[in-house]
Amino acid sequence: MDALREWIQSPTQLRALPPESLPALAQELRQRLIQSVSQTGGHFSSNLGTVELTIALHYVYNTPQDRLVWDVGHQTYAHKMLTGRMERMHTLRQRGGLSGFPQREESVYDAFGTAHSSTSISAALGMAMAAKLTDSARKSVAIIGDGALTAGMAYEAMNNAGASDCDLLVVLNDNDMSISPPVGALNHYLGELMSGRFYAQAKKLSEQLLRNAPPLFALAQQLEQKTQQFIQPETIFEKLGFTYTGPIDGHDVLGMVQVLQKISKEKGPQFLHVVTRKGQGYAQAEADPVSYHGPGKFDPAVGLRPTTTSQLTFTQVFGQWLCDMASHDKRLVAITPAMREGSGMVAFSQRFPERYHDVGIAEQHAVTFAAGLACEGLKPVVAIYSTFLQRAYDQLIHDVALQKLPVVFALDRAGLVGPDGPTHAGVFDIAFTRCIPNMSVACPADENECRQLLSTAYAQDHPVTVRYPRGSGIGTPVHTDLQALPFGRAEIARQGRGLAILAFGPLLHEALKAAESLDATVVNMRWAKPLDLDMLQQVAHQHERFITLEDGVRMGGAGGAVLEALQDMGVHKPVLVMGFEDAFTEHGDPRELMTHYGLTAAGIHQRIAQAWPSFKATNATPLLRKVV
Ligand SMILES: Cc1ncc(C[n+]2csc(CCOP(=O)(O)OP(=O)(O)O)c2C)c(N)n1
Repeated sequence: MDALREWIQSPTQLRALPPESLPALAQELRQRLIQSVSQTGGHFSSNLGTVELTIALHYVYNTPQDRLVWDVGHQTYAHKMLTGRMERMHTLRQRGGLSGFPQREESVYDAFGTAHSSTSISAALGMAMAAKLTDSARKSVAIIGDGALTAGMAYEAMNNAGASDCDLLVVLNDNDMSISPPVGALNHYLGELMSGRFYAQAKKLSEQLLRNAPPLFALAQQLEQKTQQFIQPETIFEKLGFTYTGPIDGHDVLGMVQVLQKISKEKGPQFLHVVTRKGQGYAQAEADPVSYHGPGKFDPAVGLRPTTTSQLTFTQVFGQWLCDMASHDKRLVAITPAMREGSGMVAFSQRFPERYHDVGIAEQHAVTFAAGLACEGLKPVVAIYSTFLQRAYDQLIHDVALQKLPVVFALDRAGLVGPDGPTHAGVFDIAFTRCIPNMSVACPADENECRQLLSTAYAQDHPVTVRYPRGSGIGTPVHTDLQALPFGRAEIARQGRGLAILAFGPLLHEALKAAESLDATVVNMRWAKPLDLDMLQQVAHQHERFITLEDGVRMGGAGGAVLEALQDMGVHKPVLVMGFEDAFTEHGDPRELMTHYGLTAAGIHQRIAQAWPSFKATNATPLLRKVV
């Protein structure tokens, strides 16, 4: 196809193509996508599923005038490639390169910044309402997955939209998958809706429609055999005030163009149900969309290779602790808001299915559900990424902490997360949890301490967060017992003189490196709340200067807690608080980013040189002495 020799630089060029060229374009786009993601890593199976839908939307809608709001935004690589960013795809998720999600500052085609799920209908409704209020003919489209549709926010938005007369289109991209297999009653509903309606339509139209369709047809046939009839009651979406169309085949680009052309002329809230297959066009991803949800680099000719590293990640340490504690205590119940694999809970879900609850992308519900379990004497452990706990802040305060319910929050992905960037950075949790009465906040410095502090947290009669980063730490051997560390106690990790570095979490090891040439004392603080005030008092009197170090925001963080405590003790000595400044962090390689933000041993030296230019270590020749 001639038009493809020069890659499309904008949707305007796309719209100039004859419709019959679109299937070939989809093929080429999919091949480029496979090449691109295999070289950079990134979201894969979700993107393969939305190639045709992306083309059809840009073909029919007058983007960027018309607004496309992608939910989560992890499926927007084809959108990026069609909107002038093809040449930069090799920089995806790297520092200074393209974001893995839509970003308003990256492109005018990225109508709304996303990465946390289930915001698209609200945002697109806001845009549709703005169009109405300003007499603009602009259209707004939200594209949301069936996983993202498990979140309450999507229904809050539909409740609002369905009662408005805004020209809004909600496209449901239904691939019958979240990251893990989908869960919940809604999923069953969508399955029934799809099979019944899809089959009925298919019968009417012709079998051709089904050639590329997901294995729905078989499902539909089974259903028909069971019921011997097709009843098509009003869908839940119609009851909410939308005009429902579908389900249609989301890999039939021409079919979708026709349907969208019709819908785009309609007034009021519209709902289009599109059926896609996660991983479409790459056999291994179709067969195993979970492993291909967000792979690293791989050879497309071979596919993913099994990972060979023997070092445990913090996530795995949590997963093992969870199984061990569950074997030991029958009251343990574990909850994940749709992150079974990411939170290391696959083994638990298999070994303790009755005590495992994937509640869907429903962080608010996950936290209050845990509160209810705790009221009845069970011992809930909520495994949740630091960034996603933000969604459930009121539930944390009002439902858990206020009632002093003993819920353990295993906060994975604390600190910088790397390529996912600012939307996923777990840098706020210390600040937003430590100000809540009855909450405690543990910051393990290594893998074994993580396990021990989980046990400590589990033994408390009040809520505790245990925050740990993505990936591995220094590789400490992890015990197999359930030994707990004492609650709220710090330890001296290195005894020095003059300067004390108070480290929270894995940055302890950077502090220890920096301390060598400074002959500084290093304290492994372990708890951002409660602080070990006895230890702090002792260290405060023995030293002249202090540095606090954490992988969270400075404002309101653990360093702030130290400042408050020193002030209360009447200690007025210089303190440098090191953490993230009052700005969102970037995406990219985590080690590169930590260097950039100065949260390394070298960064500590630099900060001292800037803040205290005349500072000399009390023992000025520690290295020399060692060499001698
Ligand atoms: C609030 C929130 N919780 C969890 C996640 C993690 N997450 C990213 S994609 C995803 C699954 C989304 O499923 P779906 O909407 O069906 O899209 P698909 O990947 O199947 O195309 C989840 C749980 C998130 N992005 N936001």
